[in-house]
Amino acid sequence: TTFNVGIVGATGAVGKEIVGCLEKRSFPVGNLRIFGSERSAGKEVDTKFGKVTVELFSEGSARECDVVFLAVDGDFSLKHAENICEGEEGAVVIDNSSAFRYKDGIPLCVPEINAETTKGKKLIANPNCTTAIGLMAVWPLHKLFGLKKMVMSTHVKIAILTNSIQQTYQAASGAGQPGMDELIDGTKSVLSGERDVAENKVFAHPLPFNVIPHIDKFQENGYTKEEMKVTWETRKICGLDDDFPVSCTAVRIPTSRAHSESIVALFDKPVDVAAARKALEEAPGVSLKDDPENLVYPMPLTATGQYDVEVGRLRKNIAFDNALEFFVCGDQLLRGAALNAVAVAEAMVENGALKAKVAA
Ligand code: 2RA
Repeated sequence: TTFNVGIVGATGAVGKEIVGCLEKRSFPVGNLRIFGSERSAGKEVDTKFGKVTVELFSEGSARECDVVFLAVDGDFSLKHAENICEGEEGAVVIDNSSAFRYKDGIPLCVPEINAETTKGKKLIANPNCTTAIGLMAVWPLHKLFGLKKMVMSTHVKIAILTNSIQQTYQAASGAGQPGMDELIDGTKSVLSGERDVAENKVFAHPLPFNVIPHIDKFQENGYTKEEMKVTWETRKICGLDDDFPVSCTAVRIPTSRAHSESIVALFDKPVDVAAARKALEEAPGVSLKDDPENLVYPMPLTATGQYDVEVGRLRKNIAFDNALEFFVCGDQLLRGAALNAVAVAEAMVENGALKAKVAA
């Protein structure tokens, strides 16, 4: 069986990677359709599936597909996603925005964790990149020891005071191609002597030679939305209680496209580092990079372009009982977005939720 696949936003950073993942993972694409705005309609995109002319988006055309990937903003998804997938004739929609992530009845899926939630569903939400990357490492350990609290922290052991803190180091690609361009162009402008401090439009402050402890909007509780996404989404994806303690500080750093996360996970059961290492070694989608003596540990440089999330610096945490501490790096555009979305579609083919309307 092959599928009619649609992508909205295929020329953006995530959309391009969705095309790449469909190609590299040999997803059974019968016909690839790319939908865009008036600005991009008519342009041609070269793909392994042939040259595709970008069509002007309409809900009717998108509904003709078997599956549609939305790599656009939340407002667009809110307006169109449910209409695209409505009824028997509608398409399965895999939405990369945050529009539906917290709605009851709509699966929020990392296929290696909760693929079964997609069964019989037509609208699936793809998690935020930070959550998806971190949970690839946390999930196998949760299965082994039973997660109690999640703490992501750095060398600043504020963790002792509060019990539940997490720290992420997020790449420029989280703000799409414009974010990556601003980092590279700004760095060049400083290195060439043209400017002392880079210009900024995408980020709240210049990112080159800087770190910015601010991603997305500040909330009433003093956290940013990016930080709260980690809390909300971890609970939903892992099937944990609505008040399960997860807390995060999200920081933008001047790397291009892989996010890094320092995680302390507190468990119900006593932890054993060797057993944890084995579970991580065997976990799908995880690459154990943990040989500090030989300078092997996860880094954005080595995680970039990789499907697997790197996990390392695994050790017993000394501030809490039954706690493991580790470092995770994952490609933000792949596991954090495009790869996860394509893997959701693959899981839905497997469990019968994604069917071809017309045998191609
Ligand atoms: C960021 N998490 O890194 C966002 C993108 N989804 O900005």
